[in-house]
Amino acid sequence: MGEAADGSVLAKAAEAANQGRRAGGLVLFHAAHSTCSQKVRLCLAEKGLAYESRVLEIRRNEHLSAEYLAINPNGVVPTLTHDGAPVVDSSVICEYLDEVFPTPPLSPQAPLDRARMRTWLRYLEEVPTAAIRVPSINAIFLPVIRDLGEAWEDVKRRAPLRRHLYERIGEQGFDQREVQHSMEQLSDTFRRVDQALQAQPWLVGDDLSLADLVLLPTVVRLDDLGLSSMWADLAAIGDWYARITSRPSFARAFFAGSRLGRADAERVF
Ligand SMILES: N[C@@H](CCC(=O)N[C@@H](CS)C(=O)NCC(=O)O)C(=O)O
Repeated sequence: MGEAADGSVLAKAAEAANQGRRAGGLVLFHAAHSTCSQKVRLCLAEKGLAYESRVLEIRRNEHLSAEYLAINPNGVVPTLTHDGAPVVDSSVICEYLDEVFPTPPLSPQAPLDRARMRTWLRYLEEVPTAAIRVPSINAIFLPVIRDLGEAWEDVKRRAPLRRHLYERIGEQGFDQREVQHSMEQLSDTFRRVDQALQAQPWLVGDDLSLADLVLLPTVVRLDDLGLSSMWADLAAIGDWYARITSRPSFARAFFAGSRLGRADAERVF
């Protein structure tokens, strides 16, 4: 009994040391309000991984500096470096972390279930993650963009991935057609998510997975934009939202200053 206890204490200590050594090489380049950064912070928190935090000042275009573009040529946050090697794209970073630090697992075991999780990840990237930019910019970021003046013209010229999106932002933000399109995409997402959650507690089954973590920041953002009525009648989503935001990882990933209110417009970007 004593031997077994000693053994497990030693094993735990060895694992902790090992974990610490490996996690010691993790550096996250991110921004407090960035939904894509929040996805990765949730994953790191669920895994209990320590990392060095480098917060970029998006407003000062630090994400478009030559140094940053050298590790992420897309000029967006987040980027994770592991022992100096960059990994880009939030879902890719989450999958990488889950492979390299498999405990606790955030992907199902069975290949078919893993494929289902990845299908969610692709859908979440392509549909709601893109759609949420439109109401976010119109409701929160527009005054900041106006204040930037010539600096904003510079962003539009230099942003490797977002030039064309930013060119569509007029004096009043995105036009009504674009807002409507984005809101439809977000509603479609909620219908699809609700259907999945009526059958099981988490998006891909009985256990929390990366799909849930990658969805959450969009839901939080809509909540912050005062749009929680979008899922008010969808009880399964309300229940999922209450469960996932009561996990300790939520408070760690959404540290003070990570959420938006209208009054935050001056501080963000
Ligand atoms: N596919 C990328 C998208 C990252 C992304 O769009 N990041 C936004 C913040 S959520 C950003 O850096 N925006 C600054 C800009 O576009 O100028 C990912 O998932 O990491």
